[in-house]
Amino acid sequence: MHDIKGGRHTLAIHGGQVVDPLYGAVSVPIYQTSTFAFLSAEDGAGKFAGEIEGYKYTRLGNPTVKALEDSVAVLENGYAGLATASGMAAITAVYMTFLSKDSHIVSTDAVYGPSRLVIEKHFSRFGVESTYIDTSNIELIKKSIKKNTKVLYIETPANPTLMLTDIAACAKIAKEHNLVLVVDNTFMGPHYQRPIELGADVVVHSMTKSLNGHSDVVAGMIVTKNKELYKQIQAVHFSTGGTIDPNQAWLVLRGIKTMPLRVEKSSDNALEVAKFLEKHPKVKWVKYPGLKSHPQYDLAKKQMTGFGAMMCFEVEGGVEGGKTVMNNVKLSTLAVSLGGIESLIQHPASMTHAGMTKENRAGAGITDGMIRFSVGCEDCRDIIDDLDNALNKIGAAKAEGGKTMSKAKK
Ligand code: LCS
Repeated sequence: MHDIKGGRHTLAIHGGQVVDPLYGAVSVPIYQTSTFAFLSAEDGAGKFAGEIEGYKYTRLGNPTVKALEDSVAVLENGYAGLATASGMAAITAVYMTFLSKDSHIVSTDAVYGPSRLVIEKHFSRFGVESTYIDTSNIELIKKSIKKNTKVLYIETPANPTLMLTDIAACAKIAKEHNLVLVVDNTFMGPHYQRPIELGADVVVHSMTKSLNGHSDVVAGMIVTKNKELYKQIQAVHFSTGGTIDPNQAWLVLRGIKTMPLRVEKSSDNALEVAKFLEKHPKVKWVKYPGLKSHPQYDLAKKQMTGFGAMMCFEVEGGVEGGKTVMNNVKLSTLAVSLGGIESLIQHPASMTHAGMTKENRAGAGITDGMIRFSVGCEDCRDIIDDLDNALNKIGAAKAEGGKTMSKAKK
């Protein structure tokens, strides 16, 4: 299935691409159909019995979706992929496959808010137990494993703290304790980090982010290291129905062809931006895996081949200082999501991670004044000038705000 060979750019352009057998279309056609005609009653029965290869119904498979699944499986160096309607649909299908009543999951505390919320609020209703910890601490992971632990779920780098977890060390622990190691690879993406090569069992993605890269699609992906895990998750995915639409799948497939170019450009920009922020007088600290000041810089170099587009930083003046920056950037867009071609800025405590309790946020290192920045592919100088201008408004903003108020009163 994945006999394509070559470098990372070649794989992104050619992986999963099949020549259209009908007209030779170079771009994979969008098979916008919910159902597929059978040649005969026997053909239909054979396809449902799995004796004849072929498509039956789009929830159970579609050629455009398959091309996307093959493309990401190639990039992740996995066995096969399952595309989903969103990243959360992918994560939920994986949880549902491996967790059941009285089973237990150990997970990174600073995961994307809803990845934790769905366990603590919903899976808990069905008797699933969970422990959320700082998974950068390998000893803590070992201590948190119980007799009924089935899944070790990590997000690295974590959203939004940029804390890293050692994937290879987790793979070793998972093997020893017979756990399924699931890695959310959304932040880094397969261009710079391939968890299956480091021993992970399952990789999940929000393809809404850098894989698609244009902030115009919500989508998810699951890639497994082997057939057995694939079949287990596929059974849950097909019956719960978090299927991706063929049109949406095609858009992501198109986005992936330029993913390495975008990721390299935004990462180059991000390193410059992070260095600039680190020296700015209005910035207290910056967390970016490519900075030597990142506490896990050595691990970043070990398990990633680049440092990505994501960073977080704390400005002077706490929440108010953060608001000033977000309200004064002109080039960067104040919006959640990440990994787009454009720079996006947001405030995790009041936006993406607002669903978590204040205690859980504090425990996970998500401070009230933290700003998360997804660096885009604009000219780096423009991104930096924009941030500089907004940061310099901290402190000066009160006077400006006052002016606006008095104007409004008049
Ligand atoms: N995993 C990670 C690491 C994410 O950042 C997100 C979404 C998801 C999973 C879920 O993917 P979705 O269902 O949205 O496709 N992260 C978002 C964020 O940080 N801002 O807005 C969405």
